[in-house]
Amino acid sequence: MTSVLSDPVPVRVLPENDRTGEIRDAFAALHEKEPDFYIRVPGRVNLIGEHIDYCGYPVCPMALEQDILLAVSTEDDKVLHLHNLDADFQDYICDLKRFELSVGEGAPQWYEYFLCGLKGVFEILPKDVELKGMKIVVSGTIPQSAGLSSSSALVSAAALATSHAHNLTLSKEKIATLCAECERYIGTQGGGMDQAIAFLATEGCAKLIEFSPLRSRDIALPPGAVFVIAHSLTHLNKAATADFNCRVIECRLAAQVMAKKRGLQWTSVKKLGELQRELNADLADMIALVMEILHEEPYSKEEVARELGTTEAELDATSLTQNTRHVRKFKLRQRALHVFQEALRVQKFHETCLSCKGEESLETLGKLMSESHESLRDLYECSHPQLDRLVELSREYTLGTRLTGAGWGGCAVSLLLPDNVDEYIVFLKEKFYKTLSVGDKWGAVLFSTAPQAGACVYLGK
Ligand code: ADP
Ligand code: NG1
Ligand code: MG
Repeated sequence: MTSVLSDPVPVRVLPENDRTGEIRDAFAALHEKEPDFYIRVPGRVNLIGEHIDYCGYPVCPMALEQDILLAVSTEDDKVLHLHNLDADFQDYICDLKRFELSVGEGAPQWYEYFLCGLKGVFEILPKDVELKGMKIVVSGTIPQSAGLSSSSALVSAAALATSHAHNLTLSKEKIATLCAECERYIGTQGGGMDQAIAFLATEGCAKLIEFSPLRSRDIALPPGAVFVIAHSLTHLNKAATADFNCRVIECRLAAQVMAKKRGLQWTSVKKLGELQRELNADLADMIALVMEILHEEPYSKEEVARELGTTEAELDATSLTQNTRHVRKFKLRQRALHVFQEALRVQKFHETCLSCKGEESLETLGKLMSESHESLRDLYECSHPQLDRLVELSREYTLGTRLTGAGWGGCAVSLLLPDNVDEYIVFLKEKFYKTLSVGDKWGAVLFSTAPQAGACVYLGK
């Protein structure tokens, strides 16, 4: 079923559990009153379709149980007060009348992710709406900088809290698109998958997420499919380095060089998906075109500028981001090949789920996931030795394993038959985690997961 535009984020009664009790008590202890409302936004695991959302291609994620939970009160003082239950994150207070967001170099401060969401909503608030202050307590259970989208859950929770506090109701698609745009204030040029699944997820199914315009379709996974997430215990904050944006611009330059060779106006092509549309070609044609036009040797910046008939300074302005202007080498063929082949794998994954043929289908899905990892490791070069080790070790017990999220560390996701799950977990604990210190954190390191619902607003009783 394709989701209907204009469905707003649901408002529900706050469920009673340890976590909601803890955040309500913390809020009451700090502010001597009850919160007015709560916000929940889940993390996600991407099953297949990695590093292709920002090229305009569909992806297949599902929402996790792990989430960001906010307890919120609205205030007349126009002051934002953020408190995190994790003591590693210091309180943040600011006067919203003088609010500014300018993210510096290196890893952003945690509250800057919150301010991205706040800014996104402030930009669309009607002029006559009076700004509200907010007191907010944050509780997060999504492993951070590990490819499970903790950043977007925090940005999206901030946007949802700010819009709800100002009585602004947006459709799920509208707020997801807004959050994809405003998370870019942090410095990364993401494609919108994370914010889309955060709002559009439904319990019990994965989603095929398509872009421009944003829309989603349920994907019923074959019966017996179990997904297990294993953390490699390595991390990358995506906004702290140029790695992520470097891949985004390599794809953009590949699209522009191919556009120029095919006689198109290259400055108006920003994504590989746009190029495919302009050429009216299918994915197999695009793969053939990559092999015909782009060479294997990395392109120098000078060569890219020459191919496009422009100067390096102009290239900086038209195609590069602030943090990629220093990059001198671009692997255009390898990155474009990954994108088109991965887009094909997403199509096959979707078709296999649609025409489900029991265990045979599960094997096909697992194979596609393993191929995806190989491509991310070899063509896209965004894996990590510890992730590759996890993937290798997982072969014996799983139908397929791949890194999930942006990579350069973080988590792997595996597809398993139900009978193999317990043995796989025991095996990984022995072979991978024994020498690493996990302590009592197994719930955030090695766990099976099923598709959860998307974001919602909770009201206390
Ligand atoms: P991910 O793959 O998890 O999205 P990112 O590198 O994009 O990783 O973003 C991780 C950053 O998001 C963290 O370094 C932190 O600044 C912020 N963040 C995520 N979850 C929380 C949380 N529960 N509390 C505070 N900050 C958080
Ligand atoms: P993570 O790893 O969760 O930060 C990033 C991007 C996605 C997508 C994936 C790779 C953001 C907010 N997220 O996710 O849009 O491109 O990498 O498939 O930039
Ligand atoms: Mg992120």
